[in-house]
Amino acid sequence: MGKKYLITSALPYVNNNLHIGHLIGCLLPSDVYARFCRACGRDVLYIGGSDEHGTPSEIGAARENMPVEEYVEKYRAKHLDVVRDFKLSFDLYGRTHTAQHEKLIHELFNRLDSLGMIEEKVSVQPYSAGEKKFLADRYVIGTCPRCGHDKAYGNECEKCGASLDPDELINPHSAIDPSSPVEMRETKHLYFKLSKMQDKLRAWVNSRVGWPKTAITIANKWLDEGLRDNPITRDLKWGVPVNKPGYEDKVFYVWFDAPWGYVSISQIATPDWASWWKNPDCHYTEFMGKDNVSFHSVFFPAQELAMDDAWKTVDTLKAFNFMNFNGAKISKSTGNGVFLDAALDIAPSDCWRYALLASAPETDDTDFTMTRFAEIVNKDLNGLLGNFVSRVCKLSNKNFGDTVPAGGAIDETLAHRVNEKLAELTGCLDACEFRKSIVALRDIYGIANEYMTEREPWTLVKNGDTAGATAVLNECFQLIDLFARVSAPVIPDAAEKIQNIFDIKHDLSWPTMYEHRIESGEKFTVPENLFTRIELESTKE
Ligand code: B3M
Ligand code: ZN
Repeated sequence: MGKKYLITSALPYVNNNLHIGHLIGCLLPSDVYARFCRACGRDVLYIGGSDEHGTPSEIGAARENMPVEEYVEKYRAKHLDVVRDFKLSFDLYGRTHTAQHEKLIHELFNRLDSLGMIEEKVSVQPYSAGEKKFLADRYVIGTCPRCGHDKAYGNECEKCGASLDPDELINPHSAIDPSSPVEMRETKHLYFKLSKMQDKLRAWVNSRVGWPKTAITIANKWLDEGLRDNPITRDLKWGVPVNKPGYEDKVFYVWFDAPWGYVSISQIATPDWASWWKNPDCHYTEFMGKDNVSFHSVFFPAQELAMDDAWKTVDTLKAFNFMNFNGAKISKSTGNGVFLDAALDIAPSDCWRYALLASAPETDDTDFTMTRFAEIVNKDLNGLLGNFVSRVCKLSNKNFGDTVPAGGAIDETLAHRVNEKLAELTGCLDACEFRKSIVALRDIYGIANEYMTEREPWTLVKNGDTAGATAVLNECFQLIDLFARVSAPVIPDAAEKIQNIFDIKHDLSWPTMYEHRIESGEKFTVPENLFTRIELESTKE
């Protein structure tokens, strides 16, 4: 059995429309990496899905006045459209509200409990008698004991800045149902004994290689501060019910169940799931935004390690910083950003994929603008890639008909230059260095353009040097074939169009070397333009 590759993309909450920040923060880079691995012939399991539990869904549903289940369906459907429209090649884009998921969480909880890793603690928390439920501190409103402000929260007074406990408020009541008084009641919760995992987790973190600086810093910060036991149950209705007597009206904390969604979704995706999840010879890469790092570098692996059941832990944790838009945070409430249900009205998905990867917030938060978008698409995709393909096909077709003209041996100087860049591109994709990958890819397009500009096949034609002209054009067709292969992980639609130029379907396997695969005499069709220029004016909306 060869090496396996497990790839997961953080599971977005289904409480909003996805925007370009979500796309670049995990969905897209994980897809590019998965496509690259598959093209290399690797045995890949690529998993994503919806994180359906937690307060984000509950609060969102209340805001839209809908039952949670219905609300979750509504947004999940929108997310599935994004997966389809942006060509995200998940083996399964699953979800966490499934029977399989609940079964898994119950088994895992029992396992941790049987190992003595779970502890019950009693605490006093605000309880709303009218709503018959415990409230998070933020959901309690009352009069500030310091300044008399009558809209202070259970955790702080925004007027005088005092940090408060909910039992200090005068006349406390529920923020959701102001008519309901709030009292302090005893409640119990289950804690995962994370503190016990301090040494094991430290050793594990130290054994990881190739994590971005952001990720290592976050993991070490938690370890340096000392791991503390953390509560894994909540007084909520929506979530995975807690399978322990006395906890009938509680659910597991969403961050206890969500990461295990990667496993439950894998279980639904393939009966062979354990050959990734329980296999030491499997390389596991996780993709996420930096705000998810602590959960993936501390809480989730700590649970996995605690069970001692040979669960696969993450090898490469690829975390992204944030992408801003026009210098400000992307946000639905301010309307700043590009939302994915509208993005395709501006340009096809390949353009977004390429331009976003070229701007990936890998080392710092980055800013994206429509000007930048148009520049990248027009220069690289329309200019270097699209024009090359179209010029070669048209010139050849006009002078030598609809078959690939006769060529000769590979141009060694050209091959040398291309191979250098190809090695760079391969290395970058393998290391999940996306910005650098795009630079290398663009350089390959650039080398091909330079080759054609230097050789001037149109002049050779004009001067009657047929053998010279066909040799150059033949080489250009070989480059077009190479373009399809090296572009496929990033811009799959364009790659397929390029592949379809030739009557014979050449596979899009990842090349180790630049090679001549196209035979002289192979029929080809001059394609429609692969890309259209983006005029800034038309993107203003
Ligand atoms: N749902 C947070 C987010 O959507 C969370 C990720 C879960 S990954 C297991 O950003
Ligand atoms: Zn106050």
